[in-house]
Amino acid sequence: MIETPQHRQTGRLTVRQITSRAYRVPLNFTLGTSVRTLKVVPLVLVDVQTEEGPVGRSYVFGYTDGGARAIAACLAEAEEVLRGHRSTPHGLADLLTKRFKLFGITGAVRMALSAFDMAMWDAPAISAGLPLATMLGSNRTFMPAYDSRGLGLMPTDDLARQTEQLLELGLGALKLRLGYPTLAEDLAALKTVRKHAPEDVSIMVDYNQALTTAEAIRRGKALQQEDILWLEEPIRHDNYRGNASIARNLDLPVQIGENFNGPEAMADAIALEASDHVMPDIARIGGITGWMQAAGIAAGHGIEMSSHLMPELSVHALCASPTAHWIEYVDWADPILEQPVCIEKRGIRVPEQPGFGISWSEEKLRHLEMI
Ligand code: SMN
Ligand code: MG
Repeated sequence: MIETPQHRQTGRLTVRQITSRAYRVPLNFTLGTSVRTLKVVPLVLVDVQTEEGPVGRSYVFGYTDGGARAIAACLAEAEEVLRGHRSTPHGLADLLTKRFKLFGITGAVRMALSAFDMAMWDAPAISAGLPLATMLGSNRTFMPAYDSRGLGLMPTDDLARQTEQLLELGLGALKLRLGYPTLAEDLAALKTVRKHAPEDVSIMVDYNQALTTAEAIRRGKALQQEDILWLEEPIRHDNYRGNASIARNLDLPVQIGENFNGPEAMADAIALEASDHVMPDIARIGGITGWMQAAGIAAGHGIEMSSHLMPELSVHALCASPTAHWIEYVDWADPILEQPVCIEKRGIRVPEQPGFGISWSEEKLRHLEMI
């Protein structure tokens, strides 16, 4: 009989230490949304050292410096709760849920728990020598990606220039941010990008919750005359009845999901027919554990599922999702990683290394400002 370390047979690992570090990472493309302009993004890097040997890693986008600090504080508390516990991601999630339930598992708490969960899936996949996508049962090696690095709110001349710049990477779709003061400006922006992109490159538009329901229906009726793939977050993300009314009134798929807090929120949204497609954020849906539950819900309803940011992590989960649609590509983590995400033709290739296939470049990190 072949000798196998016990943790490989049981999948259980013992938490020794949870380390988190937050950095301000400058963006290659300034991203102007209807609510905020991002030039620098806070990323929280997480390492979970296990007693058995493998180190699980993940990172999350902290949105603001304070958000990143709050995530780090929750992770420090998670370490106090979990140090010495030997279990699986589900077992450890149960312990953390008990600790944080009264406070509320949302926002920074949810992101910290998701980051920990992802690291606790990375570690056993590393130990098994399998890419995480493979360990999750995926047979895919590639995911079609859209370029979300740029096309923020900006003058049309700049949009034209940036469209051409983004197209050099060769992805199959581009996401344009809308929510200008007037519909005429939204249409001008869309027409500019459409004019400068080849016909076989699709465009999706994202309002970042800027509109009211009535205004979303009014603008949507004009946008649906144009050739676009989806209308993202037209109104407040958790107004599911409003989103459902928009979806019913338009011949254009509504896309929401980056703000779903856990798979339960997605189930509620789908029950109210709030969206034609869904795009959870792996750090808000509950890491790999929450994502796989969400993927089952989407599959059960036959709803296409895409991802939000963090492509290096999302690619594994999305590959294992039956109704996988598009992966959102951004290059934000390039300045922290040894090996940036691998772009191939019109999408992202799943790395062959075990786990997520991510490791920190300490050399690159030296050049970044810590939070
Ligand atoms: C988005 C969300 C958060 C930060 C930047 C951009 C946007 C997206 O909604 O879908 O990428
Ligand atoms: Mg969005």
